[in-house]
Amino acid sequence: MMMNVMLIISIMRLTGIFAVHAPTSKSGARNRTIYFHEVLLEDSDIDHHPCNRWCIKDEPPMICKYHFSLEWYDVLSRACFDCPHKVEDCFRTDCVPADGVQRSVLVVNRKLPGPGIHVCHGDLISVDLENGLPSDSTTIHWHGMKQKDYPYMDGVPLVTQCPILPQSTFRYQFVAEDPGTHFWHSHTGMQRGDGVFGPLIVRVPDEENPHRDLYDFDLDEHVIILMDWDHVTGTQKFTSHHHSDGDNKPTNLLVNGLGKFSVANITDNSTSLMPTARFIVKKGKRYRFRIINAGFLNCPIELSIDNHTVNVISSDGYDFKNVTADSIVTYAGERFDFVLNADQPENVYWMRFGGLMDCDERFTSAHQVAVLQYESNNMDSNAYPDDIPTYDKSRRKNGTQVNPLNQGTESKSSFISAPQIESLHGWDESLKPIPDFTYYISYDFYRKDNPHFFKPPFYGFSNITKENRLTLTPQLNYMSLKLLPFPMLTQRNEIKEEMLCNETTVRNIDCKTSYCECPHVVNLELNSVVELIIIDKGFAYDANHPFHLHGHAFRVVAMEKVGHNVTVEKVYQMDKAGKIRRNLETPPWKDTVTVPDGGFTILRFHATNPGYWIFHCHIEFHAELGMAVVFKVGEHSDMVPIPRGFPKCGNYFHPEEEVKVDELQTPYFNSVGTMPKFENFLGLTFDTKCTAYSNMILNLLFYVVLGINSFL
Ligand SMILES: *[C@@H]1O[C@H](CO)[C@@H](O)[C@H](O)[C@H]1NC(C)=O
Ligand SMILES: *[C@@H]1O[C@H](CO)[C@@H](O)[C@H](O)[C@H]1NC(C)=O
Ligand SMILES: *[C@@H]1O[C@H](CO)[C@@H](O)[C@H](O)[C@H]1NC(C)=O
Ligand SMILES: *[C@@H]1O[C@H](CO)[C@@H](O)[C@H](O)[C@H]1NC(C)=O
Ligand SMILES: *[C@@H]1O[C@H](CO)[C@@H](O)[C@H](O)[C@H]1NC(C)=O
Ligand SMILES: *[C@@H]1O[C@H](CO)[C@@H](O)[C@H](O)[C@H]1NC(C)=O
Ligand SMILES: *[C@@H]1O[C@H](CO)[C@@H](O)[C@H](O)[C@H]1NC(C)=O
Ligand SMILES: *[C@@H]1O[C@H](CO)[C@@H](O)[C@H](O)[C@H]1NC(C)=O
Ligand SMILES: *[C@@H]1O[C@H](CO)[C@@H](O)[C@H](O)[C@H]1NC(C)=O
Ligand SMILES: [Cu+2]
Repeated sequence: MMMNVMLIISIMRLTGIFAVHAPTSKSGARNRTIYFHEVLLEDSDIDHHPCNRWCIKDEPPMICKYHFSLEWYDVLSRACFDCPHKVEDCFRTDCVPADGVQRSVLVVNRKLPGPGIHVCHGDLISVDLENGLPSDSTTIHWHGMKQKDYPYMDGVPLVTQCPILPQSTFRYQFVAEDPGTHFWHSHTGMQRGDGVFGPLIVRVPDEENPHRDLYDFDLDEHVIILMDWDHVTGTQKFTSHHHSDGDNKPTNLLVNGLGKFSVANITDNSTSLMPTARFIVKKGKRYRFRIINAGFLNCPIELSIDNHTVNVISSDGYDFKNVTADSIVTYAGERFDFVLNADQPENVYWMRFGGLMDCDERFTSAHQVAVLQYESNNMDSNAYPDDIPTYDKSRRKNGTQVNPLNQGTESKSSFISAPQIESLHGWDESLKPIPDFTYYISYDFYRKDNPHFFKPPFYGFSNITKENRLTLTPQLNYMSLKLLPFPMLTQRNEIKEEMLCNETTVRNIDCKTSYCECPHVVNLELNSVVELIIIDKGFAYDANHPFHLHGHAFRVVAMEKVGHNVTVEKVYQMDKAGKIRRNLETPPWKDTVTVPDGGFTILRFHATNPGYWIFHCHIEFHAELGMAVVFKVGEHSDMVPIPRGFPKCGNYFHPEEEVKVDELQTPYFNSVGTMPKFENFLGLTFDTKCTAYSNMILNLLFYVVLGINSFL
């Protein structure tokens, strides 16, 4: 008996992904034989997961189980044998070829990207995440799942759950209620950038699919998951950028974990090339492709396919009226689905991926290709197009482009920005003329003494003379999010109002010139219609931030580039003067959206999902610096009861120290530079340099609040 148990456990650890097929089993009393059998079945090919099936209307939903084992691993490990010299070795079990440059990676089940989950709308997804890291915690966010009724499964550490400790297993279990192209990724530290991400596709029966007639095939192998990639770990990149002179520019891109990257050999001038992703089609057929941008840094990716247009039909799981385009730009966290009509001569074509912003020609010219291959008898299955792919060719100079960089509805050219897309979903409450609550979120990169990186008078911001050693701090409304030491949602009974902050609570502090970080929580009334006016002020260098909302999707009702040096007041005055056009008829639904640099994006959502939900920049470095805010939707009594036995965490202080902590009035607020003396909750004392208090700032804060009121 003991032997059997041991055996099962060891096989579970070895396998990639496994399933228990439990079609509406009444008792759930599945016996171990079946369990064991299915484990073996799933060993080699995740596509054989029984949940990955054709979705049929009125068929009962399935329980879809997976085991995710997270560990540190290596590109080109011994599992790769002679990859890339022998190309087929690159596709061996557990070989992570990436772009052929050796580095440490974090992987789930030794796959990069991690295992894809493909289910039907309404299935129950159950993932046992086993943290096999020696020293780091983890969590997984199911990007695109609104987790209505399952707020505890959102995967945000210290917001919806405690970090999962090494050697622990946490079971994520929720119903796949949001159809479409989504993905899962670690929401902890830099783990997504190191490899912890994978597709999450929720399909619907034909009857519920308005675009069914536009294509013939919707194949798993036509999922395109994109990643900006580096040759060092995310943490190394982060520390060297923020403490030293390291850059934050991605070196390469990966398409489905693969990247051509030629490593020149100076001895014989030869180059080794890694295989690229390859997408097979048959002439005369139409295929649904699903792009997922799992990006890590500031590297929007432009996709185009030689000699083909793309028929774009859906984004972030929401269908819209199809748009024919030459290229699509995606930002970290976004998904776009398109139909490709294989109507060209049977041949191989480049699918080109060009990196923008920090990946563009000013920096790394990061670009990548994949092969679109027409199936044909007389073609080598490893054939590549003749043309040498260069960065320049990965950028379409003309033609129609969906979701362009730093341009909104003001653009007169053939650019189609989000608010110009026509949703196929009908009117809903969020589009009523006057929202219940308007909230301005403005940001920029600020030149301030962020105490995480600068320490006056030794190496304060003003002491640094080399520009490449000055890192600016991105903040939302001059505040950085610092979470409480316990999750807001699951330990909500421990929250005291004075632990939290927002514009009102910090109005006596000059957060504009000093550095403020605190648990920034904005209260939203349950069932209210919220309008978010997100403003990229654009004073600092040209940047671009994609924002992602948890717990809700939103309508993108406006997006505009205004110019450089945009202030909240300017946008407010524009709006008051009727100069902002909102699409309140058919704006698209999304859950991740870009904001033009020096411009704004306006979102609407109906706050129907009670809980604590984070809203953040999806660029990992920025999220890590606290470029985020938490929305508290509804009262604690409105929130789903806490699951029995849910893990807890928090500070511990020996009794004598506890007294000291209680003496502090605002234990979770850090402000550097404004108050005569300030102790944070760990008892550290910061030096101060500025005691003058600025009326201007106070006015701005009041101004924002007044702005809100005038919309009510
Ligand atoms: C275990 O499952 C097999 C296959 O479905 C079935 O034949 C057998 O009766 C089951 N045994 C028990 C003890 O339930
Ligand atoms: C470079 O080429 C030389 C000569 O062909 C070979 O001996 C050497 O192993 C190559 N180096 C690498 C890193 O492939
Ligand atoms: C390699 O290329 C460089 C520059 O083209 C050339 O100068 C050199 O002679 C070449 N070396 C060999 C071994 O071919
Ligand atoms: C792709 O289009 C170009 C010009 O539009 C043409 O020269 C080329 O032959 C086409 N490629 C194939 C494989 O048909
Ligand atoms: C929508 O798709 C259909 C079928 O492919 C196509 O004929 C039509 O031109 C597309 N509409 C737009 C606006 O691109
Ligand atoms: C669009 O770009 C292609 C190559 O990128 C070029 O062949 C074509 O002439 C351009 N069309 C226009 C109208 O500029
Ligand atoms: C840093 O700048 C401050 C203010 O200008 C100055 O007082 C201090 O001496 C400088 N520190 C160093 C190490 O240069
Ligand atoms: C700001 O915080 C105060 C105190 O916690 C709270 O009463 C107020 O509702 C908050 N304002 C917003 C917009 O959340
Ligand atoms: C915008 O701000 C930057 C930096 O503060 C400044 O250099 C520039 O002159 C300003 N431009 C305008 C049009 O005000
Ligand atoms: Cu950002």
